[in-house]
Amino acid sequence: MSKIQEVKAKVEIGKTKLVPGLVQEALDEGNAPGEILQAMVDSMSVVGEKFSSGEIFVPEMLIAAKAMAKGVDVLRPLLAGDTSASLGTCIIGTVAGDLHDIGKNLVSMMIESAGFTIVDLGVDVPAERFVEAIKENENVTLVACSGLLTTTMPALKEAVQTIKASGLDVKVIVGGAPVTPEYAAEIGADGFAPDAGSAAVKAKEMVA
Ligand code: B12
Repeated sequence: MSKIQEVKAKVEIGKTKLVPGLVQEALDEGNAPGEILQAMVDSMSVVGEKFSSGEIFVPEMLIAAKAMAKGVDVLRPLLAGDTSASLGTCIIGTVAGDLHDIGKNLVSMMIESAGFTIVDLGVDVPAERFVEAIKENENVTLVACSGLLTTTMPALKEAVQTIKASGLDVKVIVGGAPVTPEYAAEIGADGFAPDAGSAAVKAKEMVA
């Protein structure tokens, strides 16, 4: 089994202590950080499928997520890149009722590397909290809202509409597995991206 396959397999079964070392070994073997990250993202799809089919339950899903987070910690310095440019502050959070943060954290890392200062509000963020954070922080140019559950898509809509109704001059980007470009447009978001890499590109374009 290649090191990358080993990383994927161990993330799937939530081997939190083993994953960081395996990620390092995969890097030492010359694998690209992006490729290792993709293997871990693929693990999460497998975990999701196993959860859907009743093969595993929430605790297993949670430890797999923790293992992935540990692996991402090893990759972070390699993926984050240049943070010298300043495109202003980006407020980021996962919307109310939603506790998923792996995707949000990757988006945060890539947007930071595109040249934004990040203020991360965490998960389960009420709509009004996004507005407060825009007011509390200097030079906020972008708000990024993540939603992973079909049941929290209305919360995503509420977040966007509350930010827009505040009249504050910021752009709003949304994303997360159930979000489509059509839904993003329908709820009044200024932008959408399907993954962390394109989120960084889109974020730059949006504030240019
Ligand atoms: C790990 C996980 C959990 C963990 C989360 C831990 C954590 N710290 O995040 C735990 C165990 C807590 C969890 C709980 C639940 N989960 Co869950 N979970 C997952 C799982 C397996 C992986 C998610 C993940 O991290 N993916 C990897 C990341 C990298 O991908 P991503 O999040 O999609 O993010 C990328 C893009 O979407 C995008 N993106 C994300 N955010 C943003 C934001 C912006 C601005 C932009 C531009 C882009 C963007 O870029 C990211 C990076 O490329 C998914 C399965 C799956 N296939 O997604 C289920 C899944 C999302 N969960 C699901 C469910 C049902 C639940 C629970 C309701 C289960 C339960 N019965 O309790 C609870 C809900 C808890 C809550 N209130 O949030 C369902 C959702 C079904 C649906 N249609 O809504 C899924 C799809 C599993 C399934 N197949 O059924 N879960």
